[in-house]
Amino acid sequence: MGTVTEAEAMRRAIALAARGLGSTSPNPVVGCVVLDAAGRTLGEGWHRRAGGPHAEVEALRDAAEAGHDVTGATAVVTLEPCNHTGRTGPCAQALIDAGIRRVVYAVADPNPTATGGAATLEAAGVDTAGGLLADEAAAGNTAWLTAVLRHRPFVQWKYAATLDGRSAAADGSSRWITSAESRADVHRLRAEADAVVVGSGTLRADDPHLAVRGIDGASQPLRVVVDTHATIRPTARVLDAAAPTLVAVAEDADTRHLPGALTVRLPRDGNGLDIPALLAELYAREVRSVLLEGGATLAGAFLAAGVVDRVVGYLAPALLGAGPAVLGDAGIGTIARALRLDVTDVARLGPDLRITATPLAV
Ligand code: AOF
Ligand code: ZN
Repeated sequence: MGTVTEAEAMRRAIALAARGLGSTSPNPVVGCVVLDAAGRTLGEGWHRRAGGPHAEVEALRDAAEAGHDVTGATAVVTLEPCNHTGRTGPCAQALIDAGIRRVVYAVADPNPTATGGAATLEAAGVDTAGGLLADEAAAGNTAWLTAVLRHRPFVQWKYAATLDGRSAAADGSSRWITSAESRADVHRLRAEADAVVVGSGTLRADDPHLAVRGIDGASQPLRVVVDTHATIRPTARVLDAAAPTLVAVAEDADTRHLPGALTVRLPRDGNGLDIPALLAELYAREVRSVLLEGGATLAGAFLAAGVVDRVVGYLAPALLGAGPAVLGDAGIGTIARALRLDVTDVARLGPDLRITATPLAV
């Protein structure tokens, strides 16, 4: 058995944590590796699903199943071990009881109900160190950390456009602007999100289905339609049984043509819905990450509300010169107020470019 440094073990724990993406919400993704004094791996684990055992407990169980004694061992965890009895017992105590002598974690737990694990470990004489590869571990948990800190879901706006920023041609045709590779990548984004959100314009123009296809074992996100005036037709594809759907309408909308369980009434903001109220409603339904899929008007409203945390643009090397723009009015009237972004990733997907960026001012 080879040996690894604590940093290498943390990298491994971050990779293990990522296996939980899409199935742990509303909880974080967490990975854990248990090392002996020489740096040999005794056990490893990750949090697989909300309500299931935490990563630390999985790693201790893995070590026990392999017949390893973890007395005096080091636990390397991507998140500060929890200190509370929630759906499972406190991990700090489980590590103490198992005889772990040192705990290295990456990111402190900002969740007020779970925080305090490091102090509990230290009080029990366990050598505890936080901050190892914190940025990398935090990047793996961006959605959950954003949701805990802001009390609303993490919002990712995704769009597909030609190089000149158009989402359709002048006659309305839009199939398929981007490549099969890009479209498959969007299904991955959907599978990782708790909810997929579209506006009524997109619904009318495209009649999208919004379910995840082509990914084995993927969990289906909640499909959310922002439909202020309740114009959705009962035959819309998004209303089928492939995944749950929520239709958000204005308080005064006429919804007699819709099944009641499907709709939620929200306050208005001008001609649309109040976006922070929508996000609060989704947060209350345990949604921690939202993939906003359009259209232009709704994306503009989200940006104007300052609640877009990440932009993912799929750009096809094609030009249209006419046709609707991907983004509508976002309340920006002059160049000095342009929403500047920091590009965090550029990738090629078949013939297309995928640009990932974070708004600088949010
Ligand atoms: C996890 N998985 O591996 C760790 C977590 O809902 P509960 O009772 O399972 O507690 C969830 C909280 O526990 C979570 O928000 C986080 O603060 C902490 N640590 N949670 O789901 C894990 N280590
Ligand atoms: Zn825990």
